[in-house]
Amino acid sequence: MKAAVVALACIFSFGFSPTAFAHARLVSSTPAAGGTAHGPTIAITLKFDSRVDGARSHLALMMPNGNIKPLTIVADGASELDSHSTLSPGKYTIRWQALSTDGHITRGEIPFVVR
Ligand SMILES: [Cu+2]
Repeated sequence: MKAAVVALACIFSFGFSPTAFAHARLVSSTPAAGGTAHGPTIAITLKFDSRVDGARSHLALMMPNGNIKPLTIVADGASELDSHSTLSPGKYTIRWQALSTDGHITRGEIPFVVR
């Protein structure tokens, strides 16, 4: 609950002062949003515009059947969250939640297809 309040405060503040906050915004990802990956082993990389806390960030995959599968994060201690998974062909969505060093949480979804 406290985290949700902080996240809301962050988003609210951000609207008024775009440069004053260092919360982590997603810059790019592999697979890319709407992109296609070739299995079975899929490397997952999320790059942010600021440092993220790998131990307190979360990655999960929504599987083609709707189940949620948590992903183990391999963090580089900087602005990247990495993982990998062995996947069958189908439609997937990465759900990410990143805690940046300013204590703010950002989250999002990255849909992709495995061929
Ligand atoms: Cu922030």
